[in-house]
Amino acid sequence: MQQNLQKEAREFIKVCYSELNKSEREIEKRLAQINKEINSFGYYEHTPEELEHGAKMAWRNSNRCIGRLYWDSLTVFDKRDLRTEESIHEALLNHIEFATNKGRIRPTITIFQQKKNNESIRIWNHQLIRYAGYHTESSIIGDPDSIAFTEICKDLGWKGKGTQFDVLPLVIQLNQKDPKIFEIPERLVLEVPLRHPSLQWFEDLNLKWYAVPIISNMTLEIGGIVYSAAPFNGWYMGTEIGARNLADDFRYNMLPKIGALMGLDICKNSSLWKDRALIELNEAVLYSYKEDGVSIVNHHTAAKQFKLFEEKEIENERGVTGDWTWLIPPVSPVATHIFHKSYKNKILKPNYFYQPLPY
Ligand code: HEM
Ligand code: NRG
Repeated sequence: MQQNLQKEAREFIKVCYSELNKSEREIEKRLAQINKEINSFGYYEHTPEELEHGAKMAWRNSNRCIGRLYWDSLTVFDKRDLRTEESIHEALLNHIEFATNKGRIRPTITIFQQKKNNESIRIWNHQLIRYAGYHTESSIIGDPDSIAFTEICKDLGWKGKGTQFDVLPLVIQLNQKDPKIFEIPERLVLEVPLRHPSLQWFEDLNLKWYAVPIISNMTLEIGGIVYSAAPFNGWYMGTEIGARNLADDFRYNMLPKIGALMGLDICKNSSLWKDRALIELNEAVLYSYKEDGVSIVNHHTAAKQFKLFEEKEIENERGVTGDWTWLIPPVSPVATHIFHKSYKNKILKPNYFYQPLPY
């Protein structure tokens, strides 16, 4: 156990410190200190500098992420000193407000105390901001992907309005105690009502989405240390909303409605009505976010940026790793360079990982 942690720490410190232009002497000194700490306590604490650079490396190593060009510009909030649900709640609200930045979204991560044998912090939400989903007798309202978590929130005493877009509360758990639940003040949740530059009826669909995707259920692993609560965000790529969240038939399933309103024959696959509806929905997403001054990237620009990332990584004598099945955008993948090449899906650390559901 401890030997493995020492090995993971050594591998991290060597790479991290050389990227930060530190000397061999500093590396040896720090490693000696870490080994001592591990021998006494069974774990070690990162310096703020190690934490910041480790979180950035973890983004850089996220094989499924097309947005990695900007890995070095991540803002890192070190909140390892917080020990109560209330103070963690406050830090999460700060994260939301800072990252949203009135629409000029800032890639941000807030890192809470590391996981230890008998201590752990979990945020039960999948993302800090996400819509509830309800299974009613006749139909599903809201986001079907949130149904199980919404049930949990109801069990904890939360009551949603029952609209298609109820923002879920934050659920925070400390050290296996009962979780605590907190509402997010409305003024902190920036949302974008969707409209289309030429199809006037589009706004009557009353669709909207939130501005900032803040993944809150993954671990951040740096040098053998696991941070079980480390919510992070960038901005959206348009297709995440327009081709998946609002389009998948197991999510908001809007394509049949949009296809019909476009006057297409939605009974005939060969009319390509789904493809045409997808394009209009995705155009509406990009147009609305842009017009409201909310950061978003289209999949062509994102792929171009990813190409630059690949070139920069090779320049810096690091190989590029990637998960092709996730990197290709869900709309017109063939129109990006990513489609036409392959990537080594090797998992490097630091990285972000899935963890078992806490409920
Ligand atoms: C996945 C884009 C920032 C880490 C993804 C995906 C997209 C994307 C399109 C695929 C999501 C899906 O299909 O569900 C972007 C863009 C960013 C950004 C445009 C703008 C700056 C970040 C940041 C981090 C990050 C700041 C971490 C610090 C990840 C990880 C995944 C991912 C870990 C995989 C998630 C999973 O397996 O469920 N990103 N990203 N990304 N991104 Fe990024
Ligand atoms: N597809 C999910 C979000 C996954 C992460 N995407 C990002 N991450 N853009 C959705 O809600 O649609 N990020 O950190 O920016």
